[in-house]
Amino acid sequence: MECSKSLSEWNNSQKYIPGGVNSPVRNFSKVGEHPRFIDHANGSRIFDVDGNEYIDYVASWGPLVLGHSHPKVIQAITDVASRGTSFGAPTPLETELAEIIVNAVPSIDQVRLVNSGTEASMSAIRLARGYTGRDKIIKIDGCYHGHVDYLLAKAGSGVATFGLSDSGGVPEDIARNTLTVPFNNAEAVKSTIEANADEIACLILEPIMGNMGIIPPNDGYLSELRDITEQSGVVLIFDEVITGFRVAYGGAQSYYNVTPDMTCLGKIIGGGLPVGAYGGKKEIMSCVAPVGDVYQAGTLSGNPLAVTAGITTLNILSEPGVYEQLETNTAKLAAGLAEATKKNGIDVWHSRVGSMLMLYFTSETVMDADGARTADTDRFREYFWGLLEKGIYIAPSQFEAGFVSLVHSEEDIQNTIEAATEVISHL
Ligand code: HOZ
Repeated sequence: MECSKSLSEWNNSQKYIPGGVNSPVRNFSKVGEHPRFIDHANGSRIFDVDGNEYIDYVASWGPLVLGHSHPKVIQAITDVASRGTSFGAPTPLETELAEIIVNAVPSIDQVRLVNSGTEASMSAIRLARGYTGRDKIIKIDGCYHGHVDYLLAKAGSGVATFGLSDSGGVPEDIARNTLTVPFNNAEAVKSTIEANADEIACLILEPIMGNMGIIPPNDGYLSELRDITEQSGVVLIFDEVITGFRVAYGGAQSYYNVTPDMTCLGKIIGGGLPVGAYGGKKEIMSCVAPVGDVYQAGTLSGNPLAVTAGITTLNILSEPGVYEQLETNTAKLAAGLAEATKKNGIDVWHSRVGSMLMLYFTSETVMDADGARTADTDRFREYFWGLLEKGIYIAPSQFEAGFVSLVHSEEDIQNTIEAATEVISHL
């Protein structure tokens, strides 16, 4: 496959940008080469600067549930841009998006818009600390909540891909207040809260882990967490930056019917433009300035372009049949991959919730980050390159998620299964 233009772009970008990329996991070094530089994308397809065409399962790491360049989203952004791109003053559009979110997500009475998932989780935790007057927090090993100092302990995504235990540049004093426990282990949460009586402000987790591949919660795990946190006055925060409007319109909390105190959102609610949000019970949200004393602000927060892309996307997602279509297509893809690995006697753990899926090259059961870490990343690397050569674009890491979007056609899914079957037969 011709990739000389991507290579030359990469050589150039490394002169000016660390690693040649603006987010570490985009760099292909962990799969052993250079990234493909993208020229444009449309529907289910992404095209690189050398003219290669791929069926895309990265979907900008989750937001593009409608596919690339959806005509209604592009039209809406174009129209709104002609009236100004940012005012630093409230607009009716912000209220419209907030109302859609409040009506869709069970835990959210009020919501504040920010610019990224990182901002959302950072602000949600500050608020939980302000509300409870407590400093310590509990996070889950392998859950990723953005690049906030105290949330980089045992984080997933790029931190896991590059094999870092934690990030440099985080003072011990700051990390000291973050306690980490394994996923799918409610007992560990309970004992940590007991050992730190009246000191824990919140428990934050991805209800479905989506930055260590895909790891669903075991039956009853989330409701046990709900009970434990309720009894101890610990604020339960679901980070639904990936799962919000992805696994169901109301996110993982409506999929599993467990309502946290607060929720972080991002990705899909911006329809491919930078948006994040945090929201929750009115009693907690009333502590945010200017109503309360917990400060949080942002010049571009709620800007009309991003908000319009979000509103348009969420309106399309509210149409009947959308999540059924995602489920059917992704189930078909997962079944095809499972058949291919079984036929070839390859040890794998298949994981899927709705339109999110991952295949781990391991003989172990993957129920937590340690399970995911048993995956054979060399074998993943071969799988990745085999697929890329055949025009299938998946994330360049065993520890990221695959996303099916509404524009993946039956033919796309069939072509992907055929390509993967061929690649798997040579592993
Ligand atoms: N944190 C993202 C994956 N879970 C990566 C974002 C990006 O590289 O664009």
